[in-house]
Amino acid sequence: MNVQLRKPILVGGVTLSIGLWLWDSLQHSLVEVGEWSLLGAMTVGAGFWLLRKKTAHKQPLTELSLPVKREELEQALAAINQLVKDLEAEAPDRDIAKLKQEVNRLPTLLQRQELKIAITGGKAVGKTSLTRTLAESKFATKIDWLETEALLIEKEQQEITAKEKALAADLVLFLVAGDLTDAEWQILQQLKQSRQRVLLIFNKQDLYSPEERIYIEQQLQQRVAEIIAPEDIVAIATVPKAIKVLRQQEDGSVQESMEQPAAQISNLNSRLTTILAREQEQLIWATTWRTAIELKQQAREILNQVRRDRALPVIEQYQWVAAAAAFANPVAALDLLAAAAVSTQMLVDLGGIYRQKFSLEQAQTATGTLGKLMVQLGLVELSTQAIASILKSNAFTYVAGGAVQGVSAAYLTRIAGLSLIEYFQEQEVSLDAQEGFNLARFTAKLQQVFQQNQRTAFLNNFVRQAVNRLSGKRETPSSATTVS
Ligand SMILES: Nc1nc2c(ncn2[C@@H]2O[C@H](COP(=O)(O)OP(=O)(O)OP(=O)(O)O)[C@@H](O)[C@H]2O)c(=O)[nH]1
Ligand SMILES: [Mg+2]
Repeated sequence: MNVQLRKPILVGGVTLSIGLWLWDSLQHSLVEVGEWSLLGAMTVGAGFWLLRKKTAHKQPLTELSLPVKREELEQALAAINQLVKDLEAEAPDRDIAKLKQEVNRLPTLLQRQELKIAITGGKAVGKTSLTRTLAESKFATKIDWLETEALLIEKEQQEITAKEKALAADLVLFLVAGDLTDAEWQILQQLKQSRQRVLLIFNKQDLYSPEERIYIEQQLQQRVAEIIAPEDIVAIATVPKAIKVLRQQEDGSVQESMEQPAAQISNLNSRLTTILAREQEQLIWATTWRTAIELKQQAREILNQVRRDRALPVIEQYQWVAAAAAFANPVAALDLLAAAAVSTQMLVDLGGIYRQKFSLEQAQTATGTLGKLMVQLGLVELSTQAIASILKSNAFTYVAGGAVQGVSAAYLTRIAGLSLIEYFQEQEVSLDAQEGFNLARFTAKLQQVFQQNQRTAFLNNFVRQAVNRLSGKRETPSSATTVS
């Protein structure tokens, strides 16, 4: 690769004395919270759940329990459309026909006249019975009733499918047959984090005495107070247990028989009727919003891949520029960063790829912060020592002065670049609005990337490659750069 020092800011102007700073302050919006949680819920397939810590009970309903607003839906639709445009512009060769088709279908989803209601809950809580009974009830809206697989049966894949079905529905009836278990509470929270509308149904209430029923209902209300309103907790008995009926016959004898009482679900029917009358439109918005967010996530992943493919050669380029500069003009470890390792121009270039705009001044300040952080975290010290010891080892018979600095500069530049990629990627997934530079999040990325790239084999390989470069030997495309 022909590396030229054509960008003078690379080696000058960056000082470490600049204090930590933040760009614009964090913007905490409802959308942000919702999307974050939703993405968490949606990665369930991969086994990751963004489990929120169980917070103190008896709080008012959280923001997550509010219906999805029209503006939020529109924002999500605009975002996914923008992403599709970005993808088309940045990766014209990628086949995104299927994604596009689904995106184009989103507006038609909003025209739906039929609703889908999922009936979920643990094993044998009465899902099938209730699904059948409801299917026979009359509602103003056409409803597609769908029973999910049983939750909490330690068959992970089934539970994942059940949650996915619940998330894809417009409304979820979450059945319990008594008090709520911790596992049920977790799932309820996950559904609510995806802004899913949930009614908590206390079925089989016929199995309890009136006092017990009241007690259980109170318990349920308290337990879910943060996420489900009291009117959305409904007690029913879908298949009440048979009762003994005594009938006096004409001849005076008494005949005993067991009879099956009718389903007691009228309060559920009336709650559903109210919800359908008032919220049908919002329910459809919310489902469409969830679909849009999921598509957005898919599009992001493709886009991030594409951008990463473009970003890696940029990092490679700067890492060798940094190496050459530090090799030619060896300086103390700390100045290394100021001089070369953390390149302002690299930040500007990577920012360009990830559509994160930096003014030169912002980039300088940011790289100052980055450099300081690397020193504070001990990365500079650790890597220069490791590199020096590799260089001293038998593997290298001839090492010129300045080699430690040169290799270290390259290595640190690489770490900084890869961390920026990780940071930009994640930031974009979480937000549309410009968020401030989140130092804590970036620090976490830096540490993670550093650890990933600290493996001895990788370092050895990197050092060899760097030394070859500095001593004028060129290697064919490196294996070092494939590790990230
Ligand atoms: N006592 C009483 N029994 C009920 C009630 N609702 C359902 N059952 C009984 O509970 C048992 C399980 O009901 P199902 O409807 O099959 O439950 P399910 O949740 O679909 O079960 P799985 O799909 O196997 O997890 C059946 O014997 C039902 O008759 C109720 O309200 N009271
Ligand atoms: Mg069933």
